[in-house]
Amino acid sequence: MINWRMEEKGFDPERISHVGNKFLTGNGYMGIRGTLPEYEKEQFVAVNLAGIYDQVGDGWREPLNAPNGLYTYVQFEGKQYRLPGGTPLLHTVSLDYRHGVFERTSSWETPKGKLTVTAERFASMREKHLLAMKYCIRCDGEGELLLTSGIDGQVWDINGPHYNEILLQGDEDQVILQAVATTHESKDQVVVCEAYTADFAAAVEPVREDRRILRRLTLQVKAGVQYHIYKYVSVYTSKDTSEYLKQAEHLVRSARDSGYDRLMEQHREEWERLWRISQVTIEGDDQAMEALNYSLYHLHCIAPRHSDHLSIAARGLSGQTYKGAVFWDTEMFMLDFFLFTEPGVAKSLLKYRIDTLEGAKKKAKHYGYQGAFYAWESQEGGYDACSDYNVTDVFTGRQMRTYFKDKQVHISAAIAHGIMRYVNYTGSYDLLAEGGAEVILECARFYYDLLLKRVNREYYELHDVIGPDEYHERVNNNAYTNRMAKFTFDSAVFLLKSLTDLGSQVEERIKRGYDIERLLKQFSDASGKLYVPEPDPVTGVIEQFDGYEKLEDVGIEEVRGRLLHEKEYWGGAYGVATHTKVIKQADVVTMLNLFSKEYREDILLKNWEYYEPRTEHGSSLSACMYAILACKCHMPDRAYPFFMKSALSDISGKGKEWAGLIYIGGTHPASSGGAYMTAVEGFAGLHTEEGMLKATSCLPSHWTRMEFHAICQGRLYRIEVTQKDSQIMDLGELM
Ligand code: IFM
Repeated sequence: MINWRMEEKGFDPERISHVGNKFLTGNGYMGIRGTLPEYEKEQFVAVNLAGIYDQVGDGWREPLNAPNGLYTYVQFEGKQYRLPGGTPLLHTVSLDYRHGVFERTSSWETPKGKLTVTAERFASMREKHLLAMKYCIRCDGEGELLLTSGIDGQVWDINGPHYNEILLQGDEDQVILQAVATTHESKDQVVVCEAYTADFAAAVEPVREDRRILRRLTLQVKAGVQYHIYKYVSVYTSKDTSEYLKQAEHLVRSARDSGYDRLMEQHREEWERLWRISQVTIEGDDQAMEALNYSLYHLHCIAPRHSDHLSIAARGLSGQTYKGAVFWDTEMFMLDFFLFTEPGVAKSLLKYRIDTLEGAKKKAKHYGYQGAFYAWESQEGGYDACSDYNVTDVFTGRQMRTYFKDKQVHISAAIAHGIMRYVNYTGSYDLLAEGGAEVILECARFYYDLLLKRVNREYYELHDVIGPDEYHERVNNNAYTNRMAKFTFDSAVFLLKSLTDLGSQVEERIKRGYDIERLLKQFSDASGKLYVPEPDPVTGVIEQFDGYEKLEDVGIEEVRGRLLHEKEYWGGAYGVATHTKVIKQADVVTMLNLFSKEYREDILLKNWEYYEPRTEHGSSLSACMYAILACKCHMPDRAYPFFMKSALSDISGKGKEWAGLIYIGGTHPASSGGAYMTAVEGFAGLHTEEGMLKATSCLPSHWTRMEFHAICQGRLYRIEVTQKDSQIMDLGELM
C-alpha cells in the first residue's frame, strides 16, 4: 500500500528552503513552493511561472515569480501568531502527493488558550491559472481575532526586482483584490486576482503596504468554534492571451461561485486520471514504491500540459535556480516518463526545441559554426542564459570563468536523440514533419563543422569540449560527445534516406532547403570516420577523454579532504578534482547506457566498476545512470542504492545546494525521471523490438512484483513483472 501522505512534524527554521522544495505543488503553469501562507520573500515564497523570464541590469535572466495571492496571517488579542518566530506548540506540514494538496497545521499557546491554524491549498490541475486555499482558525478561548489576507507583491527574486511597478487595486467591498505587475525588460504583465469568501461575519478594512494589497477581517471569536475563509487566486500573464486582465478576474469570480469543495473535487479527478496510467506498483518494498511515485508526482507538477510547445526547467517550477532554463536534463532524463505515460507532453517538450531552432542557429553562428548549437541553458526563443561565469570563487568572491555555454556541445546531440527517441518509440513521423527533421539536419551540420582531422591521421576528432562531467573542461575526444555526434550524423543520414516516408510536403521542403546528395555524403563520411574511444584491449576501460588516464588517480574522500572551504567548487581551472580522475557525474557510463547493445556485457561491467568509485555523484543526474547500467549488467541489487538515491533526491534534501557561492537548490526533476527510467527500463526491462513492447525482469531480490502501464503507438498496456517473468497485456486503443 502506498502512503500518499508525506509529513514533517515540528518547526525548524533551517529547513525552510528544503521544505519549500519537498512540499511543492504545481500544475505545469505554475509551481508553488511548500511555504506557509504567512511567509514572505525571506522564506523563499515562490509562485514560479513557466516559460516567462526577465532580466535586470547585468543580473542573470531568470523566470518570474508572481505576486503571492495566498498571503495570510492571524493576530489574536493584539499578538501575531505566525512562523518563523516564536515556538509553536505543534507544527505539521503535509502533502497529499496523490492529489497535490498541501496542508499545514500549527498551534500556539495564547493567554486565552490554544490557537490553531490549518491551511490547505492546491494549484488546480483542472484550471491551470487557479490556486485555491481553505484557511481555518480555532481558539480555545474568546477574544479579538484579526485575519489579514491578500496579495503580497514583495516577491522573492534571486536577481531582481523584476517588476518595475505593481498596480494594486481592490473593489469597494475588498472582496476582489488585484495586482498587475510589469516586468523590467519586456514590459510583460503578470496579473494576480484574489477573491475570498468567509463562513463568518466580520468588519472588513483595506490595508495597503509597500507592494501589498490586503484586507483585514476583525471578529470576536467564540471558544472552540472553527472559522473558515476560502481564497481563490488566479494568475495570468500578458503572454497567455490579450484578455489576461479580464480572464483573471472572470476566473476568480467563477471559482468563488463554484466554491472550494467543487474545485477540489475537479482537481482530484484530474490527478486520478493521471495516476491511472502513471502509477507504479512495487510489491515487497513500500519505501521504494513511495519514493518513486513521489518522484512521478513532481514530474506531473511541472508537465506543461497547457502548451503544445513548452519544455521543463532543470529545477522544474521550484524557483529561479538555474535561471529556470531548460538543459539536456529534459531530453535525456525526463522524456521517457512522458513518452510512456503522456506522449502529448513528450511532443510538447520536443516542439519547444523545434521552436528554438533559430536561437540555436544564431548561437552556432556566433561561435563561427554552421548548423544548430543549442543553448546550454535555454530560455524562450532558445536564448542561452548560461553566463560565462557560472561559479563564484569562495575565497576571492570573484566570478570564475566556466565554459559550459561554449563547450558543452553535446547539448545539440541530446536534442537529436530526444527527437529520434520519440520517432522510434511512437512510430510516428509527425514530429519530423513539424520541423524535427530540420533540427536533426542542423545539429548534424553543426557537428560536421566541429570535426578536426590531423594531417597524418585518417579519422576525425572533436576537440576542446566539456562532456557530462563538468569538472574537466576543454578536453579532446570526450567519448560521450563523440559517440553522440556520431549518433546525430547517423540520424541525419537515416532521415535523408527516408524523405519519401515523411510525406511529399516535407520532402519538398527539405529538398528546397538542403543539398541532399552533398549532405548524405558528408554525414556518412563523418559517421564512418569520427573517432570514438574504444575499450582498452587489456582493461576494457574506455578513456573518458584524451589524457584522462594520466591524471592523478586518487579517491573521492582524499579529494574532498583537500577542500579548504565546504562550498568550494571542485572543477574549473584550479578545482580540487580538475587534475585528478575524480569526475562529477556519469560520463562514459551515460554513453554506455545509450549504446549498450554495441558493447559486450563484460565491457559494460568493467567500465561501471572503474568509473563508479571515481564518480563524486555531484550532480543529481549521476546516480540513475549507474543504476540503469547496473541493470544492463544484471546487477539489480547493486543498481538499487543508486535508484533509491535518485528517487529520494527531493525527499532527503541531500543534493548540492551550492556551486561555489551560487545557490543551486530546488527540486530535481531529472533525478525523478532517472528513477522512473531505472524502475521501468532497468528493473522491468521495458523496451521495444520492432515497435512491440517487451519486458525483461531484473527486479531487486527483495521486490516480488512490479506493475505499471505504458502507452505505445496509441495503445495502452499493462505490464506485470515478477522475479520469474514478465507479462504485457494490451488494454486496447487509447481514446
Ligand atoms: O544539466 C545539468 C548538468 O549536467 C550538471 N549540472 C546541473 C545541470 C542542470 O541539472
